[in-house]
Amino acid sequence: MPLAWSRRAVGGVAVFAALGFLTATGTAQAEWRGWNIHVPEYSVSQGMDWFTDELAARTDGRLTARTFHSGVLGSQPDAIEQLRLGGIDFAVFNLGPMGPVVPETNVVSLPFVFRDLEHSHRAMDGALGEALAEAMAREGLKALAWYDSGSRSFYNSQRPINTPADLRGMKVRVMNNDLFVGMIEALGGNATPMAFSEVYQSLRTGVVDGAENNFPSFQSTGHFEVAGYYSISEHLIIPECLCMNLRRWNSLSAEDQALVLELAQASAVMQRELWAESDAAAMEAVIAAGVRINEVEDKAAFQAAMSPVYEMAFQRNPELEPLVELIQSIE
Ligand code: GTR
Repeated sequence: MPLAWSRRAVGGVAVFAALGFLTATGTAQAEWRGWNIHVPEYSVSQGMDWFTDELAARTDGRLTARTFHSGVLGSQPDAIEQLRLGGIDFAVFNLGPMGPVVPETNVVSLPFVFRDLEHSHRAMDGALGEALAEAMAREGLKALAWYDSGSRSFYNSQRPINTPADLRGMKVRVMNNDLFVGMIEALGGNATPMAFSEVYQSLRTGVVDGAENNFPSFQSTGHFEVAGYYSISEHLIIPECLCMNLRRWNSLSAEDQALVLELAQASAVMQRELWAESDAAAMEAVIAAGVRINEVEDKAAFQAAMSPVYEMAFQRNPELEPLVELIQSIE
């Protein structure tokens, strides 16, 4: 990433932090600022835009909010801090990089913890979602609704992945969380934690050989142009959170809180539908662009290699064990 870009992003965040402080003291009712890593056409962005449009419409402009798309407010780990401090008012975060801040959320970053996307919906829309929301609130974050991010699979510039051995020695970018480093190491690869915005260049120049993500992100970032093999391993299903600064939330009247929650949850229903459509469309588009896709036949071999990751996770955060049991108890 060019240095100038990162300096600008950091400067921008500092300005928003100052504004956030002013509004937190109640001196001005400023427009809420939203962080989003995705391009405007992405399902997450569309869900967020619907949420902010409706918020303004339903309050006759009394509550206004604007999302800054495409990661212009900085990387996700920085943005999580900014949301906690109030420099950013709301965001959609993938729960992967949330683990270092809210350890309980690591449960959804455990490989193969959900059986499929529907299983993750039943868990997140029930007891698991409640438990994670409580844990996030302890860190200054109000979880409003859970968005979809499908399932993540491996892709790279070298070869199709069929067995864990195919990853041996491969340099793989991961999101910022030790669990993902452990996951790649357990499969024999070399993990490099890196910001989303840096992955394209790193793949292009060979700093990394591969990465892992869902089809819509693989397509929207252009990674498919520089990593021609996509292997459907579906090793991670990590939900995303539409969340708010907790102090901002607490400053709202009960009526406004009910409205914000209603709109956030309606936006998630819409986003999940858009997700399903864009997932299928992205897969077709990358196939048309020449990406070679293979279905991993023996996912159990990958799953079997994950015991050290679970052990590490339970050792560091014992509270994860009952949460895994909770997920397993959900049909
Ligand atoms: C995407 C996710 C982003 C970000 C990204 C990544 O699927 O929606 O929030 O976490 O993956 O790999 O960094």
